[in-house]
Amino acid sequence: MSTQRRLTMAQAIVTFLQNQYVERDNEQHAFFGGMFGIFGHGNVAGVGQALHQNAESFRYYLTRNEQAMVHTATAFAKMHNRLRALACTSSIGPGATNMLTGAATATINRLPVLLLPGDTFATRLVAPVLQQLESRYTQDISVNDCFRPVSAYWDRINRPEQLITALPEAMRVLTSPAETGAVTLALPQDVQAEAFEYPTRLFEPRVWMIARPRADETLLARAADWIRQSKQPLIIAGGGVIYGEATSSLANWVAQTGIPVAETMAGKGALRYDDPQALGAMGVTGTPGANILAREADLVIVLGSRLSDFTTASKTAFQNPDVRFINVNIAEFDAAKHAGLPLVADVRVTLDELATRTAGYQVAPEYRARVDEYRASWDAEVERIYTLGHQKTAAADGGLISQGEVIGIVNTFSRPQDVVVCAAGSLPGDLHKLWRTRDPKGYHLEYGYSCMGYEIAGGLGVKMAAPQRDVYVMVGDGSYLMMAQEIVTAIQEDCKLIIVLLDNHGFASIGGLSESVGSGGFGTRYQARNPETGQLNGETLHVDFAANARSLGAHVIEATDAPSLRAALEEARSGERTTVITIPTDREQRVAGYESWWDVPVAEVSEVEAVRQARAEYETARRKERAFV
Ligand SMILES: Cc1ncc(C[n+]2csc(CCOP(=O)(O)OP(=O)(O)O)c2C)c(N)n1
Ligand SMILES: [Mg+2]
Repeated sequence: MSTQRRLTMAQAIVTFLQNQYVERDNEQHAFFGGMFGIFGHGNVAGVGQALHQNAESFRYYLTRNEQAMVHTATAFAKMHNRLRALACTSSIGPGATNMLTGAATATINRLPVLLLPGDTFATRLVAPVLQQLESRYTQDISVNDCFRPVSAYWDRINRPEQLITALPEAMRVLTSPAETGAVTLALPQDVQAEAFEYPTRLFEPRVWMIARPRADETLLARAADWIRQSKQPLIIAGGGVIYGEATSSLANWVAQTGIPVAETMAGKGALRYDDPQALGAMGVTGTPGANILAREADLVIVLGSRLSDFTTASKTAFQNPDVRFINVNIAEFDAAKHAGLPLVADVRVTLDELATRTAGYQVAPEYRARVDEYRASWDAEVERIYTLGHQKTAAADGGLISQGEVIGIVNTFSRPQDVVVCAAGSLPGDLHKLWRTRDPKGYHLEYGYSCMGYEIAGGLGVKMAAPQRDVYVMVGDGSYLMMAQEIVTAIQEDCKLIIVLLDNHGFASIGGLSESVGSGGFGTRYQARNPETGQLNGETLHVDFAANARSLGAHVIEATDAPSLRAALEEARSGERTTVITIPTDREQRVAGYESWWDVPVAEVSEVEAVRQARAEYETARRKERAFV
């Protein structure tokens, strides 16, 4: 048998990708579910030709926007707990740079996606080619260098044989729970089409083992001691609990010890909402119980979290002077945060080991009773918001429902295994607080980058990964306007999405923030320029979202109140098509914040009294920020 195979560089990539597998807990998965893309001159004759030649064995998906396809791929990987991924091919220039925002989104969220932007000619003779950005100081650069800071691994394949070392490195990073993110291989247009005698071993099936490394014995023993000494411990469950499939281990350990659990955005769903130890959301968008107990905690056990400012309430969440942290994380980088005791390890095996080492330990009955009380009062608060019956009179349609009630109706209507998808605006905070999660994969929030436009594109990735679940995309009018075109791709792939579009005529979230910093919501409403004032405070810009969604091929239902929303959901669920339900909501009827704070600096000098007042309050609040060193 020949030990070499003559393939173009692009053919070699497509052949290689089909033979990569991952294994965890004795289960194997083909790692790649196919490749998304948009062709241009920078990839059509290279990667495009290779995909055409492999169309039966490796599926190609046409997207409408390169940023969107990266979001779709990211959501696909998230839904698969990082055990599967998609590749993305683009042309050179704008097709490539359109992927940058997607790349940053994937890397921040520690989710694997393989990006294959086309690049300008390695031979250079014909430069500048169409869409090439020239540099005056070097020829060794292109727009693809912009991917370096947003990639977990970055490489440029200037010679076809460089794949022999680049592809295994790309796979190592993609399948590493600690290092994963966007992996970018920039592919010069000419090299893509160039043939090389590749070693056939490169194309043999390869299984990448996803290990469950154990923590250091000494540190584990110390962690168990700290837990036994603790009077008021609190667990913060992050995305790592879900990605590591550690949710049962967590439920068992907290049932054994009574330690309460607060969840980050990525960690929501780690416990069922009705688990006796579940305090719900943590931090800026958290529940009173989680935030009060965090404030007092003498020990915070952080499981698989990046400890972002939304979780730590900008470092104001933990006020006990003697608070200590134990950080269980697969990534050393995260385990070292807050000067915590670092257990650099798999979350699941570590929880099981801690359960053994803390046998007999339980929190005091009074502490347990407080958890019960917070849980009961929070449940009542959610119920109140879910059934608010708010109907502010609006000129056009006689009444507007509140966003909280819309969430309540969708949450109550959806089945436990269904998935809610969201990313930016005021929805994520409200969902984090209110959504009653009944399945570890039921709550899909991209809140690392909080990227407007992720919602529909991401919903498609979720549905591709879990076709048996209904996917509810909840999206604001601002996010919808930024990126709705993947409805077309959802229809192309017969991936049914139920999209609930909450129209509040602009940016409720940033509008509210603007008001809180003394700027009165300036520039956050969808209003025409007013000829009299010269400002954007003229007539309200009415966008016909229903017509827009219909034009993309969706079935559309225009709901106006609670009963029509329920009927619309019923119709959407029983139908076959991707359905967009539009519902106008009251921008001013907000869900409150509870016992928390977020650091958004207010102007230190201003002519405006409201700003000066906001600054004074800001300076007081900021004094609570703590450095954990
Ligand atoms: C790509 C991107 N640009 C800007 C922002 C900042 N931002 C956060 S929320 C928001 C407004 C979102 O509007 P909409 O989707 O209508 O949601 P609402 O705030 O009304 O709930 C903006 C501009 C962002 N998160 N992402
Ligand atoms: Mg809005």
